[in-house]
Amino acid sequence: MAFRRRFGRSPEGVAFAPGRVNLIGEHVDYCGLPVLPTALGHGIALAFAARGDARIRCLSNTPDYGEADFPLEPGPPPAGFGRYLSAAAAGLAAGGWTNTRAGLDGALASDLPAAAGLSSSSALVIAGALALLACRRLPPGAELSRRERMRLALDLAAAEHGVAIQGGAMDQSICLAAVPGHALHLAFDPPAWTPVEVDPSRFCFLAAYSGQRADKGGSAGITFDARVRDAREALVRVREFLPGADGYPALLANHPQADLLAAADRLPAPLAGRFRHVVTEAGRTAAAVEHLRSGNAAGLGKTLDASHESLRRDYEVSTPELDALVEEARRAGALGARLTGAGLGGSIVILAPPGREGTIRGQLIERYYLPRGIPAPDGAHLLDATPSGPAALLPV
Ligand code: NG1
Repeated sequence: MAFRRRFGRSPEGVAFAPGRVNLIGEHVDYCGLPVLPTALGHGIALAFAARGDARIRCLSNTPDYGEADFPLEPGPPPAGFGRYLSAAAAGLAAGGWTNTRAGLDGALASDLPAAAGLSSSSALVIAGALALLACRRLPPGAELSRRERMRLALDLAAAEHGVAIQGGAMDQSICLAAVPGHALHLAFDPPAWTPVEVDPSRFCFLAAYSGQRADKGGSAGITFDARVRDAREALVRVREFLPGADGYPALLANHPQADLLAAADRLPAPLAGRFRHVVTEAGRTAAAVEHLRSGNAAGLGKTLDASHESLRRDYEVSTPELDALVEEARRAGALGARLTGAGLGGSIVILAPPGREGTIRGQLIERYYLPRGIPAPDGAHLLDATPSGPAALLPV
């Protein structure tokens, strides 16, 4: 195996961290509002062994990542995927999880497409953090309590800000707290994680990667951070005429939606659209939870469609590729479809009537992938999104 060949010893453990699809609640976690993600079965596995010094050396099975080799010391993050492993170490130190800076040798294997809006960056951070905790003989991931996982997710989200975009804590939270067969309703103000059962006889989810990279180290990252600033500025402006509330959660709790939408109309473009999306997406997320609980697949499908339209028109994070993929999914019989994750490229989530996944996959291959020269059928582009389990340490 690659680890033994490269490092001349056996790994001591394997940390696995899943990717995710967000069912709904998009571009609202950094506003402190709830989201509804599920974990994928696909993810990143990091075989590791402790080192006596403060260094990380890590190889990978994919040219997307290549190799990382860097000292764990304060300063600018290393280039490439090493920056996410350095964020893991920084988050553990800042949160007081560990008082040693001992590093690791690692070999990483991923079956999650990178830069595809499926949270590969946070999967790297979490796999790195669980491996470092194990190397430093601190409670390994499998033994962390639910409360500890929640605190760890927030510490690692803050650390990821230091090396990447200024997002919320959705990705790190679902990765650490996923419940198989459930979506997780994640609230952030105050933090609360509520599993919502996904009945497989009524709801079947697929993730489809558009083939267009959403590279957060490049222009997609610049646009993402601009949206975060817009959402904050819109809130400041709205508070000039709807005073008394501090932050989006309090504002939404204290004013009826009609008043909030009227407030949006008083803002200049593009802030009006940004604010309208945040307000309406919060309502759609609450509605989606009810649809899941009552088994209303048609209602959930319509809610997903409305979310995509809002992200396209008001938040301006869709692309022609994502719109085309959503359109083809609906034509193929999906009950609903929307971009998932940050957008600006990346993937969509599809709600299929159970038993119709095969037809939808076939039609997407024929009408979306093959005309664009994307080889199919291809597990790297069309993923089963049955809600799966959380990050964990696996036996070697
Ligand atoms: P992706 O698509 O994984 O880059 C990003 C943010 C989320 C959330 C979504 C949009 C990070 C690590 N991820 O996800 O927190 O804001 O966009 O809903 O910042």
